[in-house]
Amino acid sequence: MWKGVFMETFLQASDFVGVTFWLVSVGMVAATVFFFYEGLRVKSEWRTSLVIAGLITLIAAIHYYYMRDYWVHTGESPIVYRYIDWLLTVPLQMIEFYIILVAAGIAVSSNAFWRLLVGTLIMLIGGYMGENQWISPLMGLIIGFAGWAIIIWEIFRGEASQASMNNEIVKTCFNAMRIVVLVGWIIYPLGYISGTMMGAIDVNSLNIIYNLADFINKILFGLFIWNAAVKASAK
Ligand SMILES: *C/C=C(C)/C=C/C=C(C)/C=C/C1=C(C)CCCC1(C)C
Repeated sequence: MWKGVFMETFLQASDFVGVTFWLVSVGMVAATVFFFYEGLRVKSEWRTSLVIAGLITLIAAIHYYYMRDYWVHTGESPIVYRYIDWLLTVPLQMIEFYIILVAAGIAVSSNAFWRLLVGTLIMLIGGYMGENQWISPLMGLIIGFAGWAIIIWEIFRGEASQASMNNEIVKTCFNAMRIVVLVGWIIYPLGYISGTMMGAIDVNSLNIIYNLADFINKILFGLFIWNAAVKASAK
């Protein structure tokens, strides 16, 4: 009996998916400390962007602890936790596009930021409703894609994108960040299509894929900002 309780309560070495939840939470904590600490040595204009990069990984770390627990106890996908995490961290990532322009002293209206926020909400709400079958999963996918398209338009063609051309360091950073949004993010709708819509992959694979995606899309994204902040501060 005690063995049974133990098995259900603690992460087992044989639980590969559970271990990936664990590793990502540790990676997120380490990244948070790194971003906060590095924020102290860059020029003050760039500090906010590193603090936000650290908040993104901190929020993710906390959710990953919860998600690991949920997974260990139920063996099911922690959908609600994932979406709450995305709902908090993706808008913060959108703010970063705006904040790095401000750090470099480039004027851009806050409308650019609001469009990014609206795109994010449409994308995630559509996906969540489809994931829970409140609307058809296909409809959820279409709404989600529409939101993502608004974001992509803004960062590739919109006001913020044009403004980023004014500064070499910001331009490079902005470009790297939008590649993450265009390429790195593809993994999420692919997971949605193959998992929620087609049932073509099992919950194990789906969670490993999402975990790897978060690791790349949150930590690498922050490292690009860190790189720009350090370069701009060396001048
Ligand atoms: C740190 C977390 C990130 C960067 C999460 C990003 C999530 C997405 C890009 C989700 C996209 C989706 C669609 C484009 C279609 C509908 C289904 C979603 C919500 C999975």
